[in-house]
Amino acid sequence: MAGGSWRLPKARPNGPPYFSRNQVSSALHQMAVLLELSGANMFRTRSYQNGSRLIGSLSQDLGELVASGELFDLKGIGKGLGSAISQAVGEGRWPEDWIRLHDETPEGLIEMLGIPGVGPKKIKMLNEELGVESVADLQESCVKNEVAPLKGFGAKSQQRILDGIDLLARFSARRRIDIGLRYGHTFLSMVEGLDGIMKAELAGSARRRRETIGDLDIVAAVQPDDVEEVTKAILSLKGIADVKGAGDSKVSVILDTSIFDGGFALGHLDANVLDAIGGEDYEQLESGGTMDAQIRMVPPHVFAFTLAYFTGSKEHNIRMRQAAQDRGLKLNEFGLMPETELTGLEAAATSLPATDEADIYRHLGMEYVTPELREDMGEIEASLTANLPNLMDLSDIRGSLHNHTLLSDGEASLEQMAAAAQKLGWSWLGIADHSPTLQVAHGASAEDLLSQHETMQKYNKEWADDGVDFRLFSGVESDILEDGKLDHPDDVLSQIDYVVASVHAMGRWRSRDESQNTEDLLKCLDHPATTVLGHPTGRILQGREGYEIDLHTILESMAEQNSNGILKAVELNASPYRLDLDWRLCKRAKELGVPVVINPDAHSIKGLGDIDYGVMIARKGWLESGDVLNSLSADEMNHRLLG
Ligand code: DGT
Ligand code: CA
Ligand code: ZN
Repeated sequence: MAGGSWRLPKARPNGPPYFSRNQVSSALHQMAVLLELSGANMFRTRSYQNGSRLIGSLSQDLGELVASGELFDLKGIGKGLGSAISQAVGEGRWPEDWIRLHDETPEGLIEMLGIPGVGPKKIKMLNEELGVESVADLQESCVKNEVAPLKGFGAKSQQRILDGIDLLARFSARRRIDIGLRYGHTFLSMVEGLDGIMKAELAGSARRRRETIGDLDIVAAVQPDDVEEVTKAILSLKGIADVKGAGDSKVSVILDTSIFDGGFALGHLDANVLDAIGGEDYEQLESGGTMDAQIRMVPPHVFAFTLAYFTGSKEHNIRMRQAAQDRGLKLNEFGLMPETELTGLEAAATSLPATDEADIYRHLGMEYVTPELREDMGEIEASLTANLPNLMDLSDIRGSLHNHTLLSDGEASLEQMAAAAQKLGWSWLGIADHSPTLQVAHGASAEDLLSQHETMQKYNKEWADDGVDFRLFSGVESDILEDGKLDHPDDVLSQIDYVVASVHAMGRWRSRDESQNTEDLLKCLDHPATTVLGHPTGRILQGREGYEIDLHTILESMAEQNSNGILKAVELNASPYRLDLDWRLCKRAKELGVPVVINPDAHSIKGLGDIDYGVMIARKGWLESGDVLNSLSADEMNHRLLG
């Protein structure tokens, strides 16, 4: 992310105006920062900073202000800045001294700017006092405890820098599915709307619904004669922070959060997750983040082949090519054809026709494989033998078991959560607020838990009397304590409907080895009150690894209990920060006959919507509606929980 946003933007091909208001504003901001890094005087730095703010908040059209010369009338834009901006916007060239300053500032110093909480002033000081020239240098100095003694730093600040470096490394690589799809769908809909685009689709890991996404891949059908015009149009879309390359029917760009109307906000995060993912710094990193995207333009008759190729996965593609070879054919991004000397689009002229991807599979004697399954996890074999699963979808969801209210750390009341679930069309909602040991989440006392249970009974009776098909189930999210114990006495647990048992003391669990953790979880699952194993590994995607655990053994033990008629379900936590049980193991749970329950772990009304991500991952994990408890009716659920 640091690389993308720290170059001067490239001019649009079809100006003037050659740069947008946002681009000019961010170029000015960068100049202010670089000037500060270089030790320029404060007044000069400040004039760029003010200029950036002024341009960024303009209500008038910057192109017109430049063309008419009115730019110079704006208070705060001096003669120097005014000419620089006019030249850039009107002629497509940044001033020489701006370019020089960018070129002369060492890469490493710019890279350090990406560390949350580290600004130009600090970098300059670290550079002068310790000779620090890169993120790696800085990390080393912190580890050697050289930063803490510096004036204005201290031990706390040194630790914060170390944490920030760690965070930066994680975010520069991949993005979680919620963020990735947000960029992907926004950009795709802008591209789809352009003249000359006949159709366009998201490919790559985003289309396969991987839990994290490296970069976005878009495939578009465009007539060859239109490619040049379409390329220009793509490059003038908003939200493009930089262009990495354009030409040869491929455009590579870097998107930033200016692509989102109304800005970028993360919404409510529960304290546990926020802490694991970097606290306040995380929001700053995410809203200053970027995402790479590539668009490939191909003629319409080639579209299906190119879409299939760039959807991947690489492993799936390799198996597909083999399947083609087995039939004496050659499969690539241009077509499916007999072996030929020709290459590229010329070879494609000899391809079997495909109006969509299903045609490609059909030519190879295979059933259509939905993108989520294209991971070479058995889908090739299943497709060849017509044994692919009939995947569940969002319409199968009738309820979920793990959600919070004001009783612990939720933001909404029981009544608000119930109303929201009904609005989603659900027939039931399970509430599992935190147990007393988890003080950071205001774990509820036994007394409060039982009183909320009474309230739910009252509502359930009212709905039943009124003929409303809706029911609340009262559970608890019990912390798993030493020795796998639950957090309430048995006589309390026996009065409510179910227990979601989850590990929260991550420090302790992560400091122990796999066999100790597994043993404790097995003990906890043996407790008759335990119904659901909550977020089984405790991982936070891009935040922290889970604790070590042998989930195969856990799932096998749960399978045995289920085969004896005792319900033990494993949670697929639908929060995009967790997606835990991992999709690779969902398939294993299914094979073993362990029911999965997709839980949004909602801490607010909006949080219930995370169920979408859970369904995406459930599909990726081969789950059918019969494999998840969420598809049960309220009566069936009642029966499964209470007998
Ligand atoms: P990502 O971006 O790291 O989250 O993952 P993908 O799957 O989007 O991978 P990416 O962006 O490198 O490439 C998109 C697709 O293009 C990939 O899923 C399969 C196809 N592809 C790319 N390189 C190769 C390759 O060397 N061989 C084959 N068979 N397919 C490739
Ligand atoms: Ca990709
Ligand atoms: Zn929870």
